Amino acid sequence: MKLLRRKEGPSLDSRLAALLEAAELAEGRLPEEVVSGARAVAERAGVRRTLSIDHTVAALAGATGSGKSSLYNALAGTDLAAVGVVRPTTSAAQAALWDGEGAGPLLDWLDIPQRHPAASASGLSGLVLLDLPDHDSIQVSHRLEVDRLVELVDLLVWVVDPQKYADAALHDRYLRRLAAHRGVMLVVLNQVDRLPESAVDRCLRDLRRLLDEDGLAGVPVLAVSARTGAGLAELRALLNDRVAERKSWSTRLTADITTAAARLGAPEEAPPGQATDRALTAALCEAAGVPLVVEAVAKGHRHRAVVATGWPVTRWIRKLRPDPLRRLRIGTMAPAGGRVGELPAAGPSRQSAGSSGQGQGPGPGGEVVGRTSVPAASAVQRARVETAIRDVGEAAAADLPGPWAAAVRQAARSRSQELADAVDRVVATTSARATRRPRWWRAVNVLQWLVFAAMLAGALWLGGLFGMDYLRLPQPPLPTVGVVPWPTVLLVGGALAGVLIALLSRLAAWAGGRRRARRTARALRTAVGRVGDDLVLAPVRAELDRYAHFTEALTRARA
Ligand SMILES: Nc1nc2c(ncn2[C@@H]2O[C@H](COP(=O)(O)OP(=O)(O)OP(=O)(O)O)[C@@H](O)[C@H]2O)c(=O)[nH]1
Ligand SMILES: [Mg+2]
Repeated sequence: MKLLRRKEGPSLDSRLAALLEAAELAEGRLPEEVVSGARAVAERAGVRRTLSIDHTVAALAGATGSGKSSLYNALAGTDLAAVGVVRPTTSAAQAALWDGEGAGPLLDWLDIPQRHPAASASGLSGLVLLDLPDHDSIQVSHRLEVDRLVELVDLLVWVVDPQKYADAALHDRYLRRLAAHRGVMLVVLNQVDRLPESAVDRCLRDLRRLLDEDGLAGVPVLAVSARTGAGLAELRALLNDRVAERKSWSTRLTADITTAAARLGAPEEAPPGQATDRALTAALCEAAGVPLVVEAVAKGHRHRAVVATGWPVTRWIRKLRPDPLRRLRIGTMAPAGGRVGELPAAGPSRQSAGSSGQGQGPGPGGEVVGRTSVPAASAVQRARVETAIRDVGEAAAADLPGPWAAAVRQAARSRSQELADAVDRVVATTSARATRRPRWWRAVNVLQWLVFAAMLAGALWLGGLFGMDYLRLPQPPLPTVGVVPWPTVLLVGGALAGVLIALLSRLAAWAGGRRRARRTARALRTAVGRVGDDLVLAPVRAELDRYAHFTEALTRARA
């Protein structure tokens, strides 16, 4: 017994756990009745194995009048069940017990209050034989009772008679569906005393053929007569073997698990697809106005360079013009308002969704939280993003079975509402870094003011000389550089130097702007790609992972 338990136990345990796991993973993906069916199987199996495994519950099932109750009495050796001419006769299941000690909780679980000790002493120790009502009953309650117990018992003994053994009700509703349970099934052709000797074999062969068609090859078929007792010894012997093995309960549960696992999914399902970008980053970049922002980064850099390093005499004119980058509310705390843009599924309008001025100011990480003023994504750009999201879902779902493919497609879309805001935020944060002022601007600025001061000094000097000459005052001695007097050198040299420095700085700023634009474009693509990864690819990956775990659990449940 112990040995048996060790042999059956762990594999049944792990298969049960795997079935439960698969059912949990399929929750919300596969039809509710399939998932709850698998859960019910796991629950049932969990209970059955805690109840007496020294008893084998065998049920006599069949059409009305096939002779279930007669056979039940014959096996029990006493008239426990009523055998009637009025059909149907048996309305509630009852149990006959061979050494029924300890079978109480098992019968409580089966909900069978009518229990009788069997009178026959012919072995069968540990057998709990059930006489069921008719499965083809005109009484609904009979059919329900049969269906309930067919799910629970360890061994199914189908009792058929020569008239009705081919009934579709039996083959379609029960036998074919229970093909996985052929290891815990017997078929008994009763009432053979009513057939001429020569017809018995023919009848048995026909029945065998039908069973084979049902997928029940190998299921033992016995010809018996409850009335004459013919074949009963073989039936008893067969039952005795099964009861002695004490394996029917676990074979049945294993078949239940196999059936439930098969309903959850077919075994040869393809490996899950991949979550790949598929033009998503490019579409998001376009919709978020990245090319525009990149251009503004270059222009903004040049603009600020001129303000910082231009010729002091003229640089104020530049200050009157707005900074192209700040005009997009990048690199500055957005004062109010928002980007009048909209990415797919971002609600009726980005303005209404987020332009109320809420959530602006520095974020937790010091990043810019306000919205940029990059113009709205066009309908075409939004459509491209939608298409890219759909493509991601389609590609990942390609080889998955229907319901899982739908779940993957849904996962791709699941967070698209957040895309517009998230992308706008990273565009603002990432491109704001491009507004850092290079150190040489400060140095050049100091130089510009020194040169400007020299120019001013020259001008004042010359102005002073001019004033003294005007007042006919004697001229002080005038130092010269070569033949050119110093104030002239200062004035003209200062002006020329200022303009030259401004021009050289402009050249440097032009190159710097290009460099920054390139760097920003790269950083933006990475950052926007990360947003797409977080909000589109990650949910798809999670769903694919779930599917992979599901198939893995299913494989373990089937093992
Ligand atoms: N000739 C013959 N008649 C049988 C045999 N077994 C049962 N009968 C008769 O068939 C009729 C139905 O028998 P039951 O045992 O009540 O059949 P059942 O399958 O329990 O029927 P329900 O309880 O209505 O589902 C009775 O009249 C029995 O006497 C048999 O082996 N040979
Ligand atoms: Mg009966």
